[in-house]
Amino acid sequence: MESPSEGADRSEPRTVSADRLIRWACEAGFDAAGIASIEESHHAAAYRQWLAAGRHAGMAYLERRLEARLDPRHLLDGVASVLCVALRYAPLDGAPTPDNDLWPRVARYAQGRDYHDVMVRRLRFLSERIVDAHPEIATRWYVDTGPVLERELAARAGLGVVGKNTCLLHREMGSYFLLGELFLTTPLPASEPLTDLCGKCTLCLEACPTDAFVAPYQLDANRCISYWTIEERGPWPDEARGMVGDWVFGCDICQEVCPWNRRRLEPAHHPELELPDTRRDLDLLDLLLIDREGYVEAFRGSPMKRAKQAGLQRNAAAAMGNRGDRRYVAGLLQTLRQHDEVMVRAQAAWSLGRIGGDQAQAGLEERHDAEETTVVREEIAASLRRIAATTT
Ligand code: B12
Ligand code: SF4
Repeated sequence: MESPSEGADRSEPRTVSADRLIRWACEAGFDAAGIASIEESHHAAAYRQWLAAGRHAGMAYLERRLEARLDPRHLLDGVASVLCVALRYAPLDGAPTPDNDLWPRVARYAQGRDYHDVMVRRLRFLSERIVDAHPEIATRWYVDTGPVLERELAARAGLGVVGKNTCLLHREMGSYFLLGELFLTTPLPASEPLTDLCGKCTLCLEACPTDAFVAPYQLDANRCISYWTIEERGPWPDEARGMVGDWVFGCDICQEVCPWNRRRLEPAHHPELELPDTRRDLDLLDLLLIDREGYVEAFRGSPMKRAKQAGLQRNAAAAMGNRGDRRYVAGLLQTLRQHDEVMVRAQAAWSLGRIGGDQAQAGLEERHDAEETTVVREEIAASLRRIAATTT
């Protein structure tokens, strides 16, 4: 809190110091903060080319409000600087790392509470503190969803450097941290940007199981597991189904191999981001068969809700098919018989064809005539052909 001398004279606006705001950000619960200058994106041409090449896949929102995205001066009248903040999410202190082979594979950032809620609450608190002390300053916060190039701004604020896997990377925090911003109508001296951490290393580019990097610093979302499992709500094309492996929500592979994440990192101290009791025992089969009530209970406040119940069940079904484990056949057949959503039934049929075996074959044959939807029937027929081809 402010010292009495800082709060004594309210008649004159006190000078705003960057160091003080950065300290306040840390007191509000962020792990790091820095100031970015307000200027046009240094990578506007690269961003436009990325869109023109269709690398954003189905994320049409990335084409909207382009002016503001590429130039933050459009975001708030009189904006003069940005207080960028980082919240670490791993390695989580004390959180169980489920190693049982039936567990749904979920990206680290999405294990606990939705970081948007956690960060917005802290940004609101921080904003109130700033405006209380400096009523002449107007603020606006963003976390993830605004038309903001968050990594570029945060890089300018010295919170990290953009790595070849496109993630922002920091010497002490690795890349397991999330970003938010508080736009301010007061000019502040920008923090010192960091220098390159990748050097000649290309481990992330090589480790990506789907070859999603067209070049260093350039990701094609059409090939990214994170895109398919989080962003795409509809049925997947065949190509994507095999691509996602057994990830149910997000993907951490290009971060896991990064030498800056493989060192012993200080644990992050944000219990909200740890796996809650409501999902501690939920295995892949439970997720596939979860009913509405169970879903609402288990995923309250979780960022995984972004994929919606049917999306998560589609993802669980695909993960089972890609694991090729016959313990999943009964659950997939139940889904094929009972699920309301065509997309989920179709995915279950595909996965049964991948797993194969007598039980899967008999179940698919039984459903072929009973299934009312052409799309699912075709999927069943394709899976039966696949099983026949692999058993002869
Ligand atoms: C769309 C999106 C995605 C898409 C596309 C990702 C991508 N690489 O573009 C998908 C769904 C695939 C995705 C996945 C993930 N995402 Co995401 N995503 C976003 C979102 C909403 C927009 C990003 C965007 O504009 N992409 C377009 C590309 C072209 O822009 P960019 O990657 O930001 O790169 C720009 C700058 O970095 C700049 N640049 C800066 N320096 C340099 C240097 C060089 C040499 C070059 C060439 C370029 C360059 O060039 C680009 C154009 O300006 C941001 C939030 C936000 N509003 O920014 C979160 C965000 C980037 N995602 C985040 C996270 C955590 C993830 C995942 C780790 C989640 C997961 N575990 O599954 C993965 C990581 C995958 C990966 N390797 O990027 C965090 C990243 C935190 C961090 N430490 O970097 C963000 C910032 C969300 C947040 N608020 O914390 N994401
Ligand atoms: S998140 Fe996974 S699929 Fe996407 S680029 Fe990284 S390693 Fe590849």
